[in-house]
Amino acid sequence: MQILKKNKKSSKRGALILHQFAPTELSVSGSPPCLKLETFLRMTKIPYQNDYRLKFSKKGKMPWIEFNGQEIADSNFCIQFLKREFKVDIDSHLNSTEKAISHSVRTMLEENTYWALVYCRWLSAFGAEYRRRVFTKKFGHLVFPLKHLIARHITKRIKRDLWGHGMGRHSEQELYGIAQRDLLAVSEILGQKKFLFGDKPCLADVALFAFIAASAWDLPESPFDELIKTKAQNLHTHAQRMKELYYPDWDEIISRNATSS
Ligand SMILES: N[C@@H](CCC(=O)N[C@@H](CS)C(=O)NCC(=O)O)C(=O)O
Repeated sequence: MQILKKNKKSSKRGALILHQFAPTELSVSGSPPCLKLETFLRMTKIPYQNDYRLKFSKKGKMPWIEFNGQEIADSNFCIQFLKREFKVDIDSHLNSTEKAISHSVRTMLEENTYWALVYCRWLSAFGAEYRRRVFTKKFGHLVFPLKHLIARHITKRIKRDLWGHGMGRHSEQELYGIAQRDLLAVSEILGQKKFLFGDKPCLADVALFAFIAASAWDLPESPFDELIKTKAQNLHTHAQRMKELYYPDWDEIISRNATSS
């Protein structure tokens, strides 16, 4: 898999470009939708190139893809597009009830639990070390008042987004309680199975893996990490299984990133 270097034109015909955030020091991505989309591409063996140049989609978010001159924003719209374009379906082994549960699990993780992760990473004490790493890496070269202003701007926007969603109106304890109940529900569905619906992973497995890697693995000592070490150990085992299957180069990607800035 090739990574685009700065200033290279990215939309060569036939090449699929995945625009996403660069890996962190602990995870191939700190963003669940980005890691989900990259994992989907790997599962379906669709060739792609990563573009880490921080170009946001027309919707102002990551990830998004470029393919043959088309730009598709939002991981789920990207997946719908790829399913049609490449005739791939990682949910074809599910019956209609399983498909409905899979849809509900994924949506819960992405539209609800996700906001507790955003809070934890950007606003809580657990995220302090993460923020220090990110700010040093991205803005460390800037003069003091400028990097301080950027950090303040990001924090303000995240507070605004959390408030708008509604999750930001809860206390920290309530917020982590919500996330814990969501993850324990998924842990219950998974049980002792290899994947959520048996021996073969589906899109909800990909979303679950992406969430655990971007939360618990990327935020050591956080409530997410605590949960997968105690009441929901099967979520960690599940994520490890996904990582072994689809990321034999996991450590290499992370160390390449650590040395490339
Ligand atoms: N529903 C979107 C969610 C994408 C999303 O929330 N991306 C976040 C990173 S995890 C982002 O780009 N945030 C930047 C911002 O809001 O400015 C998807 O699945 O792609």
